[in-house]
Amino acid sequence: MRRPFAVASFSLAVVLGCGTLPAAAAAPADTGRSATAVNALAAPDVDVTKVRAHLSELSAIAARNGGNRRSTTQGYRDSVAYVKGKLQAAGYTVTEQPCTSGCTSGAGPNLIAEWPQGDANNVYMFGAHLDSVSAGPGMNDNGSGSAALLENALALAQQNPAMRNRVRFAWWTDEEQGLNGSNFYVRSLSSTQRSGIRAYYNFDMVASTNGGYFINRITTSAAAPMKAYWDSLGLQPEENTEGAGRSDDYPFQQAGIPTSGYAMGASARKTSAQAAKWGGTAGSAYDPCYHRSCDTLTNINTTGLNRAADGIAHTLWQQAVS
Ligand code: DTR
Ligand code: ZN
Ligand code: ZN
Repeated sequence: MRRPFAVASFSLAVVLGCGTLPAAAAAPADTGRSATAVNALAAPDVDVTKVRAHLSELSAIAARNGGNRRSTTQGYRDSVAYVKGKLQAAGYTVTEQPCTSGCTSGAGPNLIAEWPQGDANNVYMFGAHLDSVSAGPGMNDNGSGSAALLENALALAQQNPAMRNRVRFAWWTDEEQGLNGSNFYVRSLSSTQRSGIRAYYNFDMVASTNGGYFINRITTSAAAPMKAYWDSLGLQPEENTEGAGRSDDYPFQQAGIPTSGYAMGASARKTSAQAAKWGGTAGSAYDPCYHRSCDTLTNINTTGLNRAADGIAHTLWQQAVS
């Protein structure tokens, strides 16, 4: 909910040179800065109640489609239609990419949405798998990442800041059957398109009820803004060892594209050291409903979900906003 990062300050001349002034332009009186100093646009505080509303829609979609959103089902296709409709209403041009090789027979498409501003040769991608396993509705895995990403895309459109670089969002099909949608996407890119992707950020299980704060490839420069945000909350994030090679960042990594992302953990058990610093139950799984029918709306850690959603916004703004 709160924004730990101080709003950056620039001289009025610099800001005027850049174009539109932000809405809240007055500098706080206690900064000691010049009276002409103004606030530059900072990342928005992404509203977790809106993220939860997207999750509720995905839950309802599963409920009317046999209880799951597996890639080959109407529940998956309805999930795609929901995300696509929200993005189109916000002004995105959205592409459904059919997965024509390597996917499970009958799997629905990937969904790709690009914000049409900023340098198209410097692309920052943010992705989450939208399919669930057949056992349940997949709220933490991976309604959580999908909904956090969707609300970030809508917040970007709503704020409409001047863009330095290009932002592309992806919701992947058929992750649960072998990372197939993201693998197809990466293999469909030309070498020029691949090298234009400066980083890919993945969000898979970002609201585990007994979770931890994990970052993929935490020491890399791609991870720096993700880590800086969680560090600013005092969360002491750790490397996502459990998830290494097990989600949609892997095909990007294999193609030589820098990757990172957030996760709160799956079936591995929380250590006593982790319980000491993060709370929760040592010796229990990060997500006790991993790949089970109980991965419902009650299996969502709203605090973790909020911290992930806000950290995505921070990273997106750092990497791509002017
Ligand atoms: N890709 C996940 C599998 C997974 C296993 N461990 C982790 C840890 C963090 C994130 C994801 C995972 C799945 O979709 O099942
Ligand atoms: Zn997953
Ligand atoms: Zn899974």
